[in-house]
Amino acid sequence: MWFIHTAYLDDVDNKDEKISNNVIRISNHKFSVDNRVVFHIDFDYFYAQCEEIRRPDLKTKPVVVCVYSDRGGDSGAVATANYLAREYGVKSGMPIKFAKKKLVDISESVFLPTDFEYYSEVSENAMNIIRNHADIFEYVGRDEAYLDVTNRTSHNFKNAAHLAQQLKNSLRSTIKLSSTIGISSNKLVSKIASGYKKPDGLTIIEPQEIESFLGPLPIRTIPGIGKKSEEKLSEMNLETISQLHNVDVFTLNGLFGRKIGSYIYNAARGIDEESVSPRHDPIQYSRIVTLKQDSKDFGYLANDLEKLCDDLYKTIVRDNILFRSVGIQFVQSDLSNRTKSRTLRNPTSSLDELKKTAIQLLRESIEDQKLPVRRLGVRVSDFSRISGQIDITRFF
Ligand code: DGT
Ligand code: CA
Ligand code: CA
Repeated sequence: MWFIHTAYLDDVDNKDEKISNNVIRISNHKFSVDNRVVFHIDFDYFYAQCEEIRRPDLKTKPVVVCVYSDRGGDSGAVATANYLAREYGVKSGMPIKFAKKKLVDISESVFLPTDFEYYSEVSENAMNIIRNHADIFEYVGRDEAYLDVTNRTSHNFKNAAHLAQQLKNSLRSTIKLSSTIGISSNKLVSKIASGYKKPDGLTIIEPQEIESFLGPLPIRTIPGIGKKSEEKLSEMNLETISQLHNVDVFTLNGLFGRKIGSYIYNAARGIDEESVSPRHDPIQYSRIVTLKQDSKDFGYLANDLEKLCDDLYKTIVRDNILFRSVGIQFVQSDLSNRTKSRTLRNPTSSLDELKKTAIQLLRESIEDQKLPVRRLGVRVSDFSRISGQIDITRFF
């Protein structure tokens, strides 16, 4: 980022001779000439879509997923809504009461509480597919990821479009999940591109198209520009990204501070050198299932728990990690959670030890288990990599 900033300061000053080899690559161009191929993928109306996946009858109805506060009644906010509900003006963050008013005449509309465990399960399944389509996979959140696909597409945007379509199809056929992908040569433009056409979108912006793509978009489209920044710029009669080009970096630094000012300056030109950096989701190292029937029978639960351990172990082997902590989780019949975990004496990658510890935790938990268990989970944590240490904060 600093190099780009310097390059443009130099550009502004017309002191090209000062520019080192590092920055010439971009200083000769007004727009980014990055030759990577980067995807940003975002799942459509995610929580509401998850609800549709398990109840396909909801697809033809407005669906609103709500975070109810503990004050009871309809107090709380809308987490998200399907596109049918959005047509009536329902939006994320809106009080539930407002959403109910908007849908007051639509008797088939459905209001549901969030079920994060289940959304995580859908997310994990989807991320497992996505990861297999990337050279470098960066987890952003439950419904979002960046993929660097430069090598596997041979830097070619036609190949990239094909790969993205394959990925979308694969998510749809295996998980019934619809998603939107933005493709460009960097994370910033790909993120903007994925927000451009939704749901079920695929927007490809080749490097030479970045200027014409970004130009007419409202300044607010730049990630990180919120209401306040937008207002400041609007007072200067700046509404679109192309209008923002008339403002020099010094003015932007003065308005927003140096860090944000130069970020905005570069972002308006579609410049972002940040690499897609491998980051895995914390849920990657856990498995959870909904049991065929609620139970607190040790034998019944142990059978499922062993299967979960076998499945989780595949990820442990694939990622070549050692774990030092094992935990199990019950979602009880009243949907409350119970967890129990144990730290091992030494880091291990042994399936036997994983199973032995998980089963032991199950045995201890079952002794005083009052409610039947509805969902059962296992997870490992406290990681190190087999060759050298890794930063465990990346995981939890
Ligand atoms: P879209 O526009 O098709 O991507 O729709 P969503 O719902 O996937 O929107 P996104 O990607 O901004 O957010 C992903 C999930 O995050 C969404 O399904 C619910 C949750 N979320 C988003 N905004 C809010 C909010 O304001 N409050 C709460 N509680 N949750 C939110
Ligand atoms: Ca989304
Ligand atoms: Ca998102």
